[in-house]
Amino acid sequence: MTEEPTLLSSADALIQVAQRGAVRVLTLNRPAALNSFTQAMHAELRAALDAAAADEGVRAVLVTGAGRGFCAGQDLNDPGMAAGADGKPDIAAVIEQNYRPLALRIQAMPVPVVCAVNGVAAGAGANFAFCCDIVLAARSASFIQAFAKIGLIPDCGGTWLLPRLVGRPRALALALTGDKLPAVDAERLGMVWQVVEDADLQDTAFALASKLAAMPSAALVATRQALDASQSLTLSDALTLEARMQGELGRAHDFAEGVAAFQQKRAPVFKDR
Ligand code: T3D
Repeated sequence: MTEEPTLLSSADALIQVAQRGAVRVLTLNRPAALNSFTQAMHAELRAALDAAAADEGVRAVLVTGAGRGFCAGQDLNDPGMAAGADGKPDIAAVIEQNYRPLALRIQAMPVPVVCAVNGVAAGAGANFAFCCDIVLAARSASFIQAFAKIGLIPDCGGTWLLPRLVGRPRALALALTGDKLPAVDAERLGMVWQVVEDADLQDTAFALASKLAAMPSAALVATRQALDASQSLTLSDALTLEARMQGELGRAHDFAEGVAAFQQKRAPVFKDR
């Protein structure tokens, strides 16, 4: 590890926020309930992501969990879960207020988002991880599309993400069975970038986030946008989008800096965001 973290939140915040170099580290912090999401925790996470997005000193975000779990999805005991006029759970409202903004916030972050899945990731906890740009998983971690077991469908973007990650047959099998998928199988299926030994997870994830933080953020984010957009574009339209984005990047500081650094045989200093 190269940088000492500075804690920006209280140590017992539901989302612990720390700055390590140019990396903003967000730690889900309800370990006794496997970091399952409450209304309050969602609010802290939204605020933490917004703050990271607004801070020019942040060039990468690293998300992880405290304790033995990453995130067990929605806290099924949370009294903050909305009830409709008929007294029954209004899950549509929970999704609109919490999970939709979360998935869209991650997809629109102006810097890369690395996720270090330190333990079980269930329900919306798994799909939250899959929303991130690069996912590392501890060897002991696992992924569970737990929704079917309680009479729901995958949310937090799961219906969009899963078929794109693994194709329809595997997406359906994972979602219909709700079976636990060990991290090594998630890696084999291409759902996560890399499985790391438990003891090495945080150092490896921080090193990856630091590496991304030193790279041209605007280009990395444009890459994410172009790849996501391409899913619903023809090749011709994707080429048009590439030309437009490349044209914008080509006029920006970081391209000039990258080329100059190459020609001068020195390390580049990127600053666009
Ligand atoms: O409003 C809405 O519901 C809409 C949103 C839906 C999105 C969703 O995410 S739906 C899916 C919700 N999540 C689940 O169904 C997963 C439930 N949890 C589990 O199946 C298991 O806990 C795990 C497989 C994830 C881990 O099992 P294990 O054996 O390692 O741990 P555990 O003993 O079950 O859990 C440890 C503690 O965490 C335990 O508390 P206790 O008994 O020690 O006081 C357990 O109750 C608590 N916990 C785990 N998951 C949740 C939870 N508490 C509240 N909500 C949870 N989701």
